[in-house]
Amino acid sequence: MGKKNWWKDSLIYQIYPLSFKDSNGDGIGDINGITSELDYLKYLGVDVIWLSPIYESPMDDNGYDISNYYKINPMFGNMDDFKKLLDTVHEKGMKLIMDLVVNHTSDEHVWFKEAVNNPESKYRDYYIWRKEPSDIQSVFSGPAWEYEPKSMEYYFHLFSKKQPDLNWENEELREEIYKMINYWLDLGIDGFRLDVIDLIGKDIDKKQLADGPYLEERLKEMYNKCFKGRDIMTVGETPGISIKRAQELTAYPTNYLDMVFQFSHISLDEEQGKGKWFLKDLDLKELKTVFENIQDTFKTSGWTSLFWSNHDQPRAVSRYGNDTKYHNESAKMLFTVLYSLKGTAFVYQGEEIGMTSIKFDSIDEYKDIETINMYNEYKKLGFNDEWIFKSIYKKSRDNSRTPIQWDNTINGGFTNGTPWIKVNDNYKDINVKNEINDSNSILNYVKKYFEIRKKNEVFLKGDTIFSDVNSDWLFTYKRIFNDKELIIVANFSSNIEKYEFKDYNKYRVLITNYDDYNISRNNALPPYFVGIYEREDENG
Ligand code: TEU
Ligand code: CA
Repeated sequence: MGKKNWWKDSLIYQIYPLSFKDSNGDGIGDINGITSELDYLKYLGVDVIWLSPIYESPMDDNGYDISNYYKINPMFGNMDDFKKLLDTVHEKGMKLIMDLVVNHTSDEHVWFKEAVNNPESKYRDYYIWRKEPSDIQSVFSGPAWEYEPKSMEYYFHLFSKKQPDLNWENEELREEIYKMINYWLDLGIDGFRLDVIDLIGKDIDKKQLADGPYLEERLKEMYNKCFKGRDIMTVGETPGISIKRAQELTAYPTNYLDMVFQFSHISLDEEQGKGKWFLKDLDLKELKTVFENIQDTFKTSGWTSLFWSNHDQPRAVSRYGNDTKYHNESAKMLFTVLYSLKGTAFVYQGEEIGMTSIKFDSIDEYKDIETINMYNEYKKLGFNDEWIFKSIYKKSRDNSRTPIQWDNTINGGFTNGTPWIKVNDNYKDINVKNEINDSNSILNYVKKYFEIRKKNEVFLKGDTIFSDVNSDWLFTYKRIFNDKELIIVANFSSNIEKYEFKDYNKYRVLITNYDDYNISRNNALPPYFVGIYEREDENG
């Protein structure tokens, strides 16, 4: 038995299998590719691996459209490959969690095919059908209702029309899902990331989608029938819920999930209410307010997750940092300010080497269904290419989906075939091999940072107290636990900024991205500076 709540101080690393490592030259990352790089993850200090979906799928939404929950997508390998991966992960002392996509299936799932071809069958009610569509829009452009000519009814799909939503009101469907969840848990995996799980309690006719009226009872049932009593972890993806609700769903007595992903800290570069494509510059004060709110809300109960990026979000360094002149400094700074907060650390593949967002010249090079649909929709609406590409460069999901840059050989060492999506040209400079060999690299900083984080329980348990909340460049807070006190000081700007550190000589540096830099001698912070300072024991 692992120690209780092992996931709290774990470093969890997200793998997007398509883009991690190709082992057989077909240009597509695969399971054996992952197995071959486990020592790298171990080197980095990873405790838990989260795999984005590897199940059978027509890949309309890169695997988030599942056609068989019990099968492995042949492009990624087979069940033996998966079992070998799982065993090897365990042998190396790590854990593995899978993605659970149960708000919808693929339209190529046998349930949906039966629902269409055989409307009298029990499978019809596994999905959501109406004679008249409502005005709900799909996340990926256009209406969320698709006409099915045979039955002359519409089915509901909040994502692509190849992702029909499951009808969670149907008990038999729910039992099928629980059976499947237990199948994977019995196989020995260590938990799940639950895709858009805040949608399964929806009331479609009342148009209550995220955090709907039945969410809690559904999560409770799933917990009781699948998770209870097992030494596993769950993290729910809940894009539509508030910080307060995130806390409630992870706190006794309604802690049906161990933690959730809540998105308020990464929606701050969009114009409120207009959706993700309408850009706005980050106002640092807003970011601090959000983090302060999160840390306060979770102060005594519930548990939160810490992440900058995932396969849906742009690269953090390109988004909130500086991916040119201060690439190294700002990437380290972003790591430090985020993961020094209280919560479980999630790192998305490639972030540890400071991979950057991508700028393709033509829409034909983009693969993401959301991006392609957006392009077509906004063209039709009359937006010009300049406006559209500006948004795509900033926010497209493909920004974080380009292949991992392993070394400076062709295709960044990701594949010796033709990659399914282009590799970022900067692989010659930014790659794993370079960074392993460079003591000043982002990678080695991240490794060292997490060693320090694990050794000091103040990171896990301490209270978080923000200061300088009104500054639009300075990011500072304290972590305090018993007689331990840390101060985190960061400069979010590309200028040298005046800063006075009180009682500087009472602190020692735990880690910084500017070695040998003395704040008090300079009374200033250089661009994207970050340092963590530990208060020295008065008597020591
Ligand atoms: O994403 C859910 C979701 O609503 C967003 O993160 C969404 O992808 C983004 O806001 C679009 O701008 C999850 C998965 O992470 C994503 O990859 C899937 O496409 C989606 O669910 C459907 O399964
Ligand atoms: Ca492959």
